[in-house]
Amino acid sequence: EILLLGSGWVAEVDEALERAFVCHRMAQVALAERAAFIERIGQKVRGVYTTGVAGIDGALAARLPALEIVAVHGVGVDAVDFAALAPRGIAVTNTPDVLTEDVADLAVALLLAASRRLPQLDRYVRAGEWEAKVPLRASRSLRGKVAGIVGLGRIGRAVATRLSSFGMAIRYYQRSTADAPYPRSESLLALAAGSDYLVVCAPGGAATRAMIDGAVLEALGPDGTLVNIARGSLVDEAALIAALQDGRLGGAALDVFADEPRVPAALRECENAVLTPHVGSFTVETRTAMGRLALDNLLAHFAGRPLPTPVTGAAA
Ligand code: 8YV
Repeated sequence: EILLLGSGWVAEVDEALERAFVCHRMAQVALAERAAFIERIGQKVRGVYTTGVAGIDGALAARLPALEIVAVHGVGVDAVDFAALAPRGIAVTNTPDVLTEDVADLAVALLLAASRRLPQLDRYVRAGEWEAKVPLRASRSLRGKVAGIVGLGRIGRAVATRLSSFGMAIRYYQRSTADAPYPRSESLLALAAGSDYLVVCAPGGAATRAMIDGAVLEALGPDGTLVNIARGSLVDEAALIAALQDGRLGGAALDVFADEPRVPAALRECENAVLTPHVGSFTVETRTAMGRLALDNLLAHFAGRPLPTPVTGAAA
């Protein structure tokens, strides 16, 4: 029996899960009834199928004594409590690679939307301001600008390749030096100070929490733009809102937030922010590939085969 946390899997994968397992769906249970639900089914749950954002916490894991595997439908495993799972030998899998290109595409789409002010221009046309000849300010071109990539992993590299083709100069920052044809800045602050666009591609978790703080945003500056397709936890959201409000930061294009799906009203009111609802991997093709891979991991585990994409606590 498996427990599904979250919802919105593609039908094909949902049906395959139903065929292979007895499926318990947390999303179908009212909040107030979830504790009793877990009490009722907890003893029998041997697998968890969950999203990158939901993950699994130690409290829930403790109530699933027969748990053997957590299959994450996503690449990020920052919401998985490895400290609770590892001593029990519970396997964790994720869905790397299959989502890289689409997430990188969204990063570029957000960067372009912010630089060319697409949402503002769309609103301008819809509001009849074009016809009314309301003055419009020109946007900024990308050519010759510097994109600073925070975290040059699979997604960071795919973003860098795309932005290079726009004639942008690429720099990056992460703790270790990457084998890549781009200069590494000596610190995040130095990267922000030297970049026109700071694109956050690093994993979430304790090591990166709030690393994009007020000082980094200030260094990025009034002509700078923050793009985040990684995790909201990497950004000090209060500092970001303050910087956007008083013009110390030029703009932000965000797909991820500190407390999803809640986006602070103050951020929603920022004219210089482009906001999307965590949709980096949300294409038919990628969600199908992610669903199949997460399913394949569960099937492999219960058939005693090697896991296609296991994650070790150390890598997380
Ligand atoms: C999804 C993600 O939001 O891959 C990740 O880490 O955040 C996303 O792809 C989610 O996991 C979909 O279920």
